[in-house]
Amino acid sequence: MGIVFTRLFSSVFGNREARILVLGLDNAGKTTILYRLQMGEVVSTIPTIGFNVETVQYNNIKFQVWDLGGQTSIRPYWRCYFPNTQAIIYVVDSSDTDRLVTAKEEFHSILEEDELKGAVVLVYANKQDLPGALDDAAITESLELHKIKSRQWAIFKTSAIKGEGLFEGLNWGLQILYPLFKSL
Ligand SMILES: Nc1nc2c(ncn2[C@@H]2O[C@H](COP(=O)(O)OP(=O)(O)OP(=O)(O)O)[C@@H](O)[C@H]2O)c(=O)[nH]1
Ligand SMILES: [Mg+2]
Repeated sequence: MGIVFTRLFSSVFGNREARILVLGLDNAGKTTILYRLQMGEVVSTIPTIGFNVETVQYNNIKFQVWDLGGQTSIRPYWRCYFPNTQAIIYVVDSSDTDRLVTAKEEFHSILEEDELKGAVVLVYANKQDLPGALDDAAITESLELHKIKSRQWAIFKTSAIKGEGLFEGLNWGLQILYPLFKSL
């Protein structure tokens, strides 16, 4: 990201932090991604009961990143975190082909939420390092991303373990968020 853009963005945000929700089925890699973004390291995780929240600093810009537990019994609580969200990172385990239909259903129900209608959507097709992982085109099709209307979205191939694709995706999101904040 260019220095000028970074300065502009920082001055628009002031001391405020953009709020990003990381959602997706259990075991998709959300917590691994959160700490990869925050510390640049792979941490060992246990299934999240509740949430983790961390401030992620990237190019002088701060984000409050909320990583919510993805187990079936926890998903109904996601909505408690929806207000004031500027961006969603939806994480898919690209090797978990048996659960892609469930991942798609959860994804589209999120998109229908009024409180999230202004949120930018970034999809991480995660676990690309695993054999048999579907690529971004296949995940786009499985999640029926082409059905998304009136919203900016993008999909990135990622491997949280290898640290690939995460910041490329974040960069895309930043460039979309900047004009949104400017108009507030
Ligand atoms: N091979 C591979 N494994 C990954 C990747 N990302 C996460 N994992 C592994 O997947 C497992 C689940 O990761 P978590 O980050 O705990 O998953 P989660 O989405 O937070 O799961 P919940 O908290 O239950 O919702 C862990 O063993 C991670 O090490 C990846 O890109 N590649
Ligand atoms: Mg987790």
